[in-house]
Amino acid sequence: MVWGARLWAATALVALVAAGAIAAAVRTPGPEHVASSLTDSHGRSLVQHGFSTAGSAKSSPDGLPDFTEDDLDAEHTDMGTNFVRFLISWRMVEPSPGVYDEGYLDDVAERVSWYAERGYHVMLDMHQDLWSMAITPDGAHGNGAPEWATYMDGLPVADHDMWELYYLEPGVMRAFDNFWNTTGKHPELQDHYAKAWQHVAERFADEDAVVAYDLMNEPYGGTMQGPRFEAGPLTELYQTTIDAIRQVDADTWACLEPQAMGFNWGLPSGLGFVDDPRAGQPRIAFCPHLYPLPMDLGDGYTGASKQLVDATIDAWAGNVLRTAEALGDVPVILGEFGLNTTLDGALDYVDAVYDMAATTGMGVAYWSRDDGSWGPYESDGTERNLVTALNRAYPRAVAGEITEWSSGEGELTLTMIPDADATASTEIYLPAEEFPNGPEVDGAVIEAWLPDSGILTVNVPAKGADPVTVTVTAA
Ligand code: MNI
Repeated sequence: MVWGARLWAATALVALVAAGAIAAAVRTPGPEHVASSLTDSHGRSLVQHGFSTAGSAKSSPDGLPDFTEDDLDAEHTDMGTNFVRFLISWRMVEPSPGVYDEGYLDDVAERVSWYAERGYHVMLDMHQDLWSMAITPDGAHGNGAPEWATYMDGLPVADHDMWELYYLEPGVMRAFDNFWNTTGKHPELQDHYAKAWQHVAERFADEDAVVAYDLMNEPYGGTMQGPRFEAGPLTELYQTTIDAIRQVDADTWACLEPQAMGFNWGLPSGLGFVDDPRAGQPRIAFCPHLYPLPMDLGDGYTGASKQLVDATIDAWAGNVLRTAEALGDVPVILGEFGLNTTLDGALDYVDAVYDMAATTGMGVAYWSRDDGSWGPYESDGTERNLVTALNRAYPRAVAGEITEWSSGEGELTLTMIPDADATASTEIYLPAEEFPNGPEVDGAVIEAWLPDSGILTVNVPAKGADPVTVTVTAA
């Protein structure tokens, strides 16, 4: 009964969200494609294809995910990933006020080196859910902030079955209100946060593999919600944090997330413009999450739920592109989407999201690289159904500007404007099983095909400033 009512409310909300988004889209057509990409040190446009790694880091005593170098080799071989959104936490970086844990950063650096050796790019994600582990005495619910930065002012936190409902508990809301200093009692906390990031940035500034910092996972405004929160304290925190980072690191991208509640379900963002003080082009990106409400509540991707989810994906993509434009035509990485892949139609949903990301020009970090029902492997290492869905052809690094790309079984099409200044060639990942006799390429010259890694390297001759289309099919 309660479940039915909740489902009804959720369905009504999604319908409203979709209707609102459609109305908004009719009023003001937004961009159809992101306007720019993250680039590597060779001046190539990057397409991110990887995981958030991993949820197991949220509450582990050492703050590290349950993830080995062999695990990285497995995903590299099985899905051709080139990117990771790697979870770090404030509780580990700054265990007591002003004291930084170098041992923890050494451990993170060791993992970063595994990725670097294999040509990956890394985004460090300062993770939190429900503020911190200190919101309940058993530490079983939240994660992220240190205990010393958790001020609940004696307000209660009751128990729930659904983890998201802890966000509505008075103690949790107060912990956020104190961080955002809506209470006026803790102006020091955001300075600590910015300085903690500065410390992380100082450590990784010279590590080429680290290309981005995801400044805060799924921000939540406590009692201050929506545009007031996003345009106010959230934008201000991002500005303070980027200013602090730029004192020690001029080049790494800063990735901004919107408020999670609402935006993850397809509602718009009110995030304000953030100025990048670095010399030259700004390096700010947008890293939203996508969790359509029907699937958050455990529905599959079939029938009426599929229709609502499709409408949510459309509305969500429109909102993302508008926000990316408002932030200054910034690149977009879909920092999280994911689901229990035993649900009906789960792999069709995965396909739909990856197709949307290709069409709109977003990179993707699937949530998550944990074992079990949402992940690619069982805990004994057995491959799950997700592996096939994520093993897709994609352009890894493009010597020019990407204007369009798409891929399907045994084929990939890439339209790009070649850049003569790029100092390395275009690389395309192809699942080797789909190309048993290697690839055939139209519009470019093959430089190398490495079936073991699935990497095709091509030279794409320019046609003046016109877009060039490269077509790859199975030979
Ligand atoms: O779906 C959410 C989410 C729902 C509701 C709220 N609020 C009420 C503030 C916030 C967030 N999050 C989805 C995923 N994000 C974490 C990691 O960042 C994953 O464990 C969740 O599945």
